[in-house]
Amino acid sequence: MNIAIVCYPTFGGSGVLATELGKALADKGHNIHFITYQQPVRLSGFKANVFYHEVRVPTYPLFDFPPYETALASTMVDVISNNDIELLHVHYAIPHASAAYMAKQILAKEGKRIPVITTLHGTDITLVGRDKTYRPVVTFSMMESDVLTAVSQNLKEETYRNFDIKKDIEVIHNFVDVKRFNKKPVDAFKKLLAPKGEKIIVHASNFRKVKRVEDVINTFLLINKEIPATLVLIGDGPERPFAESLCRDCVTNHQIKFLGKQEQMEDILPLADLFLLTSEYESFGLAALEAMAAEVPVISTNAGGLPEININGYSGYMSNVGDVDDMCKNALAILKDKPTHDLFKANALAQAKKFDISNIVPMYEKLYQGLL
Ligand code: GMT
Repeated sequence: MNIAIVCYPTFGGSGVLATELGKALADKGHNIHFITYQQPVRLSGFKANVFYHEVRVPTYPLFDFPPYETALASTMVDVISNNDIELLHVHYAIPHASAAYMAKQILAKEGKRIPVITTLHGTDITLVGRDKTYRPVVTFSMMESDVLTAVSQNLKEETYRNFDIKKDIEVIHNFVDVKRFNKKPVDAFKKLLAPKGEKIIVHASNFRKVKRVEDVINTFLLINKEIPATLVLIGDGPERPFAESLCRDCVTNHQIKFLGKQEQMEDILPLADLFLLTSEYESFGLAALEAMAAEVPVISTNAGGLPEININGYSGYMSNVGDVDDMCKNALAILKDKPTHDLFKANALAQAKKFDISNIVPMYEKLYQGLL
């Protein structure tokens, strides 16, 4: 099949998932055309059947807000017409689903039918999309998509709760390539992060308010009172300066490391003893799944779709949002006892395998075939 994929090219989970999906489909012989404003971060290395089309948004003195959606829709039309594209799969509704609708209408006038699949990822529904400045357009473009998918059952329910949508939403969970993340940790790297054998606790996110990074830091400080630990924070975003200032004020500042944005998560995650995800909401929590694939137990909140991934008392533990005492208690229950830690590690891996790329990608292929 010739498939066009539209996504955000940045470190966010929706862009990561879309890029990994495109690469996996390319490995199966499909021709994949990515349409984004920058090369997606996970799109490295050459594959003869992967193409990248950049959306250029010309500026003009009149434009206080350059019209990205118009440029995107025009690029979609161009790429679809000139590369025999059979399907358009957009990830994250805003503004991709409405641009897809526009492209579809333009192509229809030229006699070309192009089915559109919109995959909902989370904040496009729960935070941004339901704001009244976007809601009518998001609702309309979801209704006009040929197929709607959501990355968790919870997100499907949130979509029905927040929007007047009268069509079926298919749940296709996110996936991980377990083989890629299940690597042996490099001892030299472990020594650099934790020279005295401290427990390595990792958090990775885009440092937005919804992640509650201050809860990560406070949970770590409580854990560190009981057992020596190092906190490794990966990613960047608006809350990072606040998070850094919180750490500067504490005595254990040298045990907290901000690594910034990292592309090679499969090299870092295997170094971790525990992964912390304290979000107020998470439609899925792809970062937690990648940690589990690297055999790392997860201490998370029980918000949104997280209970669909992290099984309480098995692959990790879950607590109510903001309950850092409980998160600390759960973390210690795993970390203090080696046989328990080993058991949770094995369970985390077993749980990640349920979401392995080999189980999920065929679901998208089946969906595409049905549409064609
Ligand atoms: O976490 C974010 O805010 C980024 C966002 C995105 O679209 O890039 O992540 C959402 O999509 C991911 C991939 O499907 C999910 O794993 C995240 O849980 C979801 N984030 C939220 O729901 C907050």
